[in-house]
Amino acid sequence: MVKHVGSPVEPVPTPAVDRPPRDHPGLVALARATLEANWAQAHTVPSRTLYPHQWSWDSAFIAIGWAHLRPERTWSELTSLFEAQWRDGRVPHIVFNPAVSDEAYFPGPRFWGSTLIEGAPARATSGLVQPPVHALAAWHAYRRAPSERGRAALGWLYPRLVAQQHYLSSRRDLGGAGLASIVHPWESGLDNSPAWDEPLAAVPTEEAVPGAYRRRDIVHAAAAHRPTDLDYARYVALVTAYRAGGYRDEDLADRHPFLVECPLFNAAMGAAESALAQIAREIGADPGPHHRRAARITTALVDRLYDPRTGTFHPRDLRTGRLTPARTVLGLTPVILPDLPAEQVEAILAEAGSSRFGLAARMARPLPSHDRTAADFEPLRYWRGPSWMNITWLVRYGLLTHGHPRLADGLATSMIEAVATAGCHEYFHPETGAGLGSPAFSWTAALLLDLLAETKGRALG
Ligand code: 2M8
Repeated sequence: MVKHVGSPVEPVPTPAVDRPPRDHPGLVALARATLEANWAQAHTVPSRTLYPHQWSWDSAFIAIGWAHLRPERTWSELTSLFEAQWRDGRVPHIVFNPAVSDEAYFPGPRFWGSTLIEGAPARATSGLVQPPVHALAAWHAYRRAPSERGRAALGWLYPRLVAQQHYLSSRRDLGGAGLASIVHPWESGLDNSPAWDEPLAAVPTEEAVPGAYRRRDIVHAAAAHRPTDLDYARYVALVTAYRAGGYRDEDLADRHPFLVECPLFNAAMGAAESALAQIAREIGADPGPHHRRAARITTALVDRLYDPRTGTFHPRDLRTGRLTPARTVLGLTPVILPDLPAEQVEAILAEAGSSRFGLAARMARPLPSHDRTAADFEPLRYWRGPSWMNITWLVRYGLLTHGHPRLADGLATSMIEAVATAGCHEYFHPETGAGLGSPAFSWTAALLLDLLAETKGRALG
């Protein structure tokens, strides 16, 4: 299905930062200024304008960046997020800041109505989740800046991270095969990816009342770069359906119109078990059960989501039982699993190195979020083509895990160059590297610091 195809003459916006520094210390200063400006008492907002609350997987990536600047904020970031964990173990994808007006972001706290739900925290949150990258981030950040404070924080987080995994692997195993299902594209983190076009098209919107809500995203970002109104109507319909059942998961398989097993979400869940094994060892707990769970998730992921005919991973739509056809960057992300079999690692390297994604030791362009050769590739619309720092960081992390440092360096260099040219943008034009979305975006700044620390500015030549 082809949708949202942008006009080839659509102008590429000028970067908001006139001339970002190209030297290593200058880039560190830029990243520091971005994170400091987005710090809000005990957490960091992804963006002051577009996303003025706390987001779940953003906080995980941001925590890694703080380890390079102010490690105590790493732990504050993660602690404040997990203080809003629900009794069932879910970590909400948004934790609302009560000091920010309900109108600042849609859907805001009133729409979600979480405080009326038994087992939800007193602080207003959303009812959805995001990819569980927190254990991996906590362990990575700790290794960047080990300390007694950090070890104590790991001890506090450990049972909460275990509860998060338990929620996902039990209540969200809606396909009964050992993988978690997402119930909304927002849970994937790659909200507008072409991967969701098929399952999303089946979501009814008849009940959506025109004018019942006002989108806030298109006040701060160009409408041509954001999801369409029809997609938004479906997003709202899905939240409304989930909320109507009190955000319960028990009978979702019988009534919810969007149920998908996502490769990234489940790869994050498997990598979380491997990270939890390391954390357990560090704090004197038993790593054994985590290793066993990691192995089970990897096996299920390969059995359920790897397609030997395409040689890549695809989401599985539980409503139809089929794999969705788009070849998006989601297909590369299982490389973060340390025990991924060699056959799938090789397949991912082939897919990443093809003209679709252009991975190489020297990359002319950053990694796109969607297949460059696809008819529905859109370089300007978010998650439908543009390059993102967090996905680049994850794929790079996987390449290092599987012993490909030169390719990992290629990825890092391409992304550092994009930020050096355009600034700490939310995402980047995958052909020109121009900055898109929010111009002062936290996870771009945070993960830039991590890449700079590892490449020591080599990327800048
Ligand atoms: C984007 O998602 C939010 C909804 O959660 C939105 O579009 O309003 C996505 O890029 C998501 O991955 C990210 O966590 C969030 C905040 O940066 O923004």
